[in-house]
Amino acid sequence: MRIIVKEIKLVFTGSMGAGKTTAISTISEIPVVNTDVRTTDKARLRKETTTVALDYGELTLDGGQKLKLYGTPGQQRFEYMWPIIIKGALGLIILVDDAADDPVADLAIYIKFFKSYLEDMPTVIGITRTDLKQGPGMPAYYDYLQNQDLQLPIFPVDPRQREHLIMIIQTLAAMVEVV
Ligand SMILES: Nc1nc2c(ncn2[C@@H]2O[C@H](COP(=O)(O)OP(=O)(O)OP(=O)(O)O)[C@@H](O)[C@H]2O)c(=O)[nH]1
Ligand SMILES: [Mg+2]
Repeated sequence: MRIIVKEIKLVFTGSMGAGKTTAISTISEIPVVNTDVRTTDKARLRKETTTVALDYGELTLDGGQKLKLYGTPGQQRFEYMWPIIIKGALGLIILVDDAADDPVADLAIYIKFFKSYLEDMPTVIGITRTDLKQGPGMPAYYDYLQNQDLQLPIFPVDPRQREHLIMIIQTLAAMVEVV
């Protein structure tokens, strides 16, 4: 028997302001369901809005397969949403803001939280906002993953660029075939 999966759920997670909402808005073919609100004064130093529940968008691939794209809130005070959103996902994309104060520590938060999923769920890491300031550099992220005994694909990515996101999705798809 051949099982054809028509709808595939992918989840974008990662640090506040890394570009999860931006990524889904860039590639979604439907108007994005968005739960962004104005940030509080302290957070507004970083950006105007933040996701409080989830983002949702859709993308149909050339083969007709529909991707359901979910984004988590980045802020840890909303982490109760993360296990709810990840349920049933076939792939995970962790975005990390390279221009943040300590982006490797940010990556560690998400790796630790989703650790139990990483074995079975194709996961790719995207390092964003690399054009804004001199970040820790890609080797710092590789070193962290190596110390965790994890071999996950990791790319610099600009979530405003459709082709960058398609490359990430293709990488996830290739990992599914291997499993
Ligand atoms: N210059 C530059 N700007 C970027 C890049 N990636 C994202 N941005 C900008 O950074 C901001 C990211 O904001 P969001 O997409 O709301 O981030 P988010 O991850 O959804 O944030 P939360 O929902 O608060 O966790 C947007 O203004 C993007 O245009 C990048 O690679 N370079
Ligand atoms: Mg968001």
